[in-house]
Amino acid sequence: MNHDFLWGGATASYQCEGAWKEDDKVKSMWDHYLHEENLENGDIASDHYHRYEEDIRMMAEGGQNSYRFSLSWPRIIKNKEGDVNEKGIEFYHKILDTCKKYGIEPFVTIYHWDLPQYWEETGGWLNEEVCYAYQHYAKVCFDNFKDKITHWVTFNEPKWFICSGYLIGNYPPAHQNPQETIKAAFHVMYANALGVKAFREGNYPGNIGIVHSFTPVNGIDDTVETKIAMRYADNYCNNWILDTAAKGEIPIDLLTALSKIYDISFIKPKHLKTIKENTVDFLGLNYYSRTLVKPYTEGETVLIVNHKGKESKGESKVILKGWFEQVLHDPNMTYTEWDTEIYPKGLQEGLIEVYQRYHLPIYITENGVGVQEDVSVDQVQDDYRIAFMNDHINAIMNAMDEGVDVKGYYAWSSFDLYSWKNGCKKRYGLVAVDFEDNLKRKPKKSYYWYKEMIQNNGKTI
Ligand code: BGP
Repeated sequence: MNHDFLWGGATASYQCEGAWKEDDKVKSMWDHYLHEENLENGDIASDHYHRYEEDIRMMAEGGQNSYRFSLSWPRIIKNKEGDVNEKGIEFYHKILDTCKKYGIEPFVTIYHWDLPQYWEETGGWLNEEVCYAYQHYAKVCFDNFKDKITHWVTFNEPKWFICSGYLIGNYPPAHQNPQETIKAAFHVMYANALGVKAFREGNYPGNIGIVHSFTPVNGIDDTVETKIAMRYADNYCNNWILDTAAKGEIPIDLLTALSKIYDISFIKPKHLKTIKENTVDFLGLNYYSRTLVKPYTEGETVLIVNHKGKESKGESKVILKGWFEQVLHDPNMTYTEWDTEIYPKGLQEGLIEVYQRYHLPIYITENGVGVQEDVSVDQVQDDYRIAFMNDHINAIMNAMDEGVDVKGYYAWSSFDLYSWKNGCKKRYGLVAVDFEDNLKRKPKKSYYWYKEMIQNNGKTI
C-alpha cells in the first residue's frame, strides 16, 4: 500500500453546513423545494458552517489525511450576472486553511446538487445557459482556491440527481419526464466538459475528475436475453457518465436507441467537440451497491427509489420500455434498513472492469451504510458499519492486488448529516451528531476502528 493513499470521509455543502441564509448566501433549489413542500430540511443540518474547526480536527485525530467536501454555488455566486459573494469565498478559505493546519488534503466537489434557485427558475439543467453559468462558477472557484486545492471534482453523481429530479420526481425540481431527463443529463455532461475546459485553459495546478454513483451491473443468468438487458442497464446506470467524461464519447447504441423515440436535436456538433476534447484526469466512484437485472417482461422498467421496505413500482418511470428490469429483492442477499443490498464483491469486480475500460486513476469517493441510531449513548456501537467498511475496503485491496490504480477511499460520511429526503434520522457518520442535544459530536466505535485500520495501512480484519 502506497503511503500517498488518501483516507478520509466525505460530506456535501447542503447536507452539513446549515447557515442557509447566512453571510449573503442565496437560496438553492433544495432550500426552495424543501421549504415549499414543508419537509425536513438542511437549514441547520450539522452546523458545519460554525463547527468546521472541530469537525476537521476530529478527522485529523481520527488518523484521516483527507477530507472530501463540496462548495456551495449559492454561497459563492450571488446572481445570474455572476457576481461573487466574497463572504462565501472567505468561508471556504477558512475551511481550506483549517485543513492545512491539521494536515488534511482537501478533495473538493464543485457541484453537489445545490443549484442556485435563481437558475432553477430559468429552467435549471434544461436550460443550456446554466452550463455556461456553471463554467463561470467553476472558474471563480479555480481562480480563488488554486493555491489550496489540487483535487477537483466537477460534479457529484449526475445520474442520481438528474434521474431523481427529472424521471422519478423525488428530488427537486420533481418532474417526471423522460424527454426532459435526456436533455438535462446531456447538459450536465456538457457542463462537465466546460468545467474541464476552463481548468485546462487556466493551467491550474492539480487534477480534475468526476464522481459517479457507480452500480456495476450483474445479470440473473447467462442467457442472451439477460446479456442484452445488462447492456441497456449498464448504459443507463454507468456508461453515459463514464464514457462521456473519460473518453469524450456518448455510447453510440444509447444515442441510437434514444433517437428512435425522443428528440435529441439539441445535441449539436459544437457540444460533441467540447465533450471530445475535454476529458477528466480521474474517476471518483461512489459505491453503495450493484444493479441486478433480468430481461424485460412486462410493465415498466423499475428504478429503485428510497422506499424503505415498499415496492416502488408505482413510482417508477421509464426512458425506454423493454430495456431491462431490476431485481429489487433477492431473498438470499442481505439488505440495509433502507433496502440497499450489501454486496462488497461488486466493488472488486466493478473496479477491475472500470479500470480495464478507462485506464484512469480511481478514488472511492463515497462508501457507507445508512442506519437509524440512538446517539444519546456515550459511544454508538456500530459494528455493522465496521463490518460494512471492512468488507468494502478489503474488496478494494483485492482489486489493487490485481493492478487497479486506486488512490483513495472516503467513508460516507465524516459525521452525521442531513440525508436527502430522509432527514437526519438516516445516519452514515463516523462521528455522531446529536441533533437533539446541541449538535454535540461524539465519535462512534467505527471512527476508532477506521483510525486503526489507516494506521495499519489498509489492513482489514
Ligand atoms: C449519494 C450522495 C450523497 C449521500 C449518499 C447517501 O448518492 O452523493 O450526497 O446522500 O448518496 O444517500 P442518502 O442520503 O439518500 O441515503
